[in-house]
Amino acid sequence: MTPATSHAETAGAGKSSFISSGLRNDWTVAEALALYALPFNDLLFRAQTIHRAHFDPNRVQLSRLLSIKTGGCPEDCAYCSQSVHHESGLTASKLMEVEHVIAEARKARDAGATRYCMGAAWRNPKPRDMEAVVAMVKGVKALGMETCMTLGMLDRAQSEQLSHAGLDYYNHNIDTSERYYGEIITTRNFADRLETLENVRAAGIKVCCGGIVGMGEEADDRIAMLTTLANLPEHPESVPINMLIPIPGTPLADAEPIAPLDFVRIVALARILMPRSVVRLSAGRTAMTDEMQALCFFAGANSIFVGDTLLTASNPEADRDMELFRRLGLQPMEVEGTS
Ligand code: SAM
Ligand code: DTB
Ligand code: SF4
Repeated sequence: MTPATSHAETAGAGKSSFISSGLRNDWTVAEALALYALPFNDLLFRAQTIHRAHFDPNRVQLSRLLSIKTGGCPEDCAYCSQSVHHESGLTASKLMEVEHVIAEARKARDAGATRYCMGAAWRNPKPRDMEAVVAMVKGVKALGMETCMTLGMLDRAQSEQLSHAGLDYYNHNIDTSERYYGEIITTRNFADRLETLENVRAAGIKVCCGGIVGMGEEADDRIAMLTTLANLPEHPESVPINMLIPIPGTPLADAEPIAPLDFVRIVALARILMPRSVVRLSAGRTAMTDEMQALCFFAGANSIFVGDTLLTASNPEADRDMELFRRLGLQPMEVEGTS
């Protein structure tokens, strides 16, 4: 096996912009499976080699999340604490005041975060919500941070409105394979997710799209999910890989956890299939050892969420993350994609 040369650099069958940039969006599931099944050392060596060709391997981007509207969501996502369909015990709240959001973003910036992600527990934003979210984007941009929002489904006009406000990224995950999707969510379908991604892309907003592993899916589903992402017309600029945080009261409260080495393989595969995307080690880090996180960084993860809360669930304390960075010789990334 020739370890260092990736398909991404050698194969030339992608669409025109991808050919010229050396990226591919014509991966087959069989190719992805073959990579996933490589001996662990070969897989990680390939992933790290590709990672080094595109990124500083010792820089990790720090993003901060804020739930701007918590709970009461009409969707039935089986993993989520915020769905009205589950008894997670979460108290729902209204959309936060714009000034409060900007004050929180300022604190995050002062603590070192360069990207601010605002999430709302909505199926989609209502027309009456748009004025406030537009003001939030403008206010956070004015602090000099990159902005990201995740508000559920967007139509074309809403995507344009957010784009004009200066939104840099929109997070909208496909979450799992098309095959497994109906096991996890019944109130929308896989095609709905792809439609929002198209609307966001057409409006000129960068795409943040990934999924969750550890929801009882097969390895094949995880690989199919990554293949779908890698075969979008353009790769998402950010690819969050979430490890399920099992929430009591949700249907996935007792899901079988994914084996740590299988999780690392998924991170490595994401890096190989989407060489220039920022791969984010997202939810679930509190349940990971330092050694598992170190392997994920070696496999090509180069972004994390910082701060002791994600949207509703816990995340490692800032001190623990800074100590891990010190032990691994990692530095925060100043501006995405550069050192
Ligand atoms: N309501 C919007 C939506 O679903 O698009 C935005 C917020 S939603 C909470 C954002 C993402 O968080 C989900 O797509 C899912 O990938 C991730 N997520 C939610 N709950 C999770 C959990 N318990 N464990 C891991 N990831 C989770
Ligand atoms: C993503 O993929 N992960 C983040 C972000 N996008 C919005 C959310 C993780 C949520 C974890 C569960 C919670 O905090 O409720
Ligand atoms: Fe609602 Fe998003 Fe949670 Fe699904 S993941 S229930 S859409 S907040």
